[in-house]
Amino acid sequence: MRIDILTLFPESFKPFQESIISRAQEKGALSINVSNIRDFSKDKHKKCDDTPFGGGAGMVMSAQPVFDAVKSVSSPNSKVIYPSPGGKVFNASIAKRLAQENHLIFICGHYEGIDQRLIDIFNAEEISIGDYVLTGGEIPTMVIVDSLSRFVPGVLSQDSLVEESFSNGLLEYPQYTRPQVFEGLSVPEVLLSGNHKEIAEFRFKESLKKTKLVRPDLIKGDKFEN
Ligand code: 4GY
Repeated sequence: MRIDILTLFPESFKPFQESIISRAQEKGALSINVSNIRDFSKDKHKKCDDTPFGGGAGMVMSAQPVFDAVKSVSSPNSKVIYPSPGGKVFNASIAKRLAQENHLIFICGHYEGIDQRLIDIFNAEEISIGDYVLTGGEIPTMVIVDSLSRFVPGVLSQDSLVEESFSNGLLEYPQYTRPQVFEGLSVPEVLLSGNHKEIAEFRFKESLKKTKLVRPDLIKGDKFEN
């Protein structure tokens, strides 16, 4: 999969270009490219924003630089994503769907957002990472790319995917490692038993208990309800 990220702050992706994402890129499963929207401004001062028609606070990102930036990277099979609090709320099923695409283009907004005609022209999918407002689209883009990359074949070992939170729609069961007793707290006996059936049952019960307690919304109308 190819991912293009269009931003006024390309340096903010420097730490992101490391760890799991860079390993995935070395393996050839993923190619992430960051472009500076300012490089595409035709304004003599490289200006990329302007005041909103209709008035109001703040500035709006101008259509021209973003339009030319998208055009410079677009391919016949690219899909444009605009992270924004005005989008549908991101989850694992959206991550899996996006991981099936050949080419994703992320537009990182700033100020009061981008000119609406960009969203209309490129049929951009607006995605929110939650009900709060950040100062720009860079962090949401990193969140969405990191999350979807785990579903791109060749990024993670396949068995690390299967037993995680949300793969069965429930929260993850508790994990323990050595030592067996820490600060007087012992690891649950069943995990030391070697009885794989009992371990699986224990873990499922713990997942269900935790989900009912902290995220009952995940169970409503589900096969696990009652
Ligand atoms: N929440 N989910 C979010 C956000 C910042 C103005 C557009 C969010 O996705 N994005 O808060 N983004 C805004 C700031 C321009 C992006």
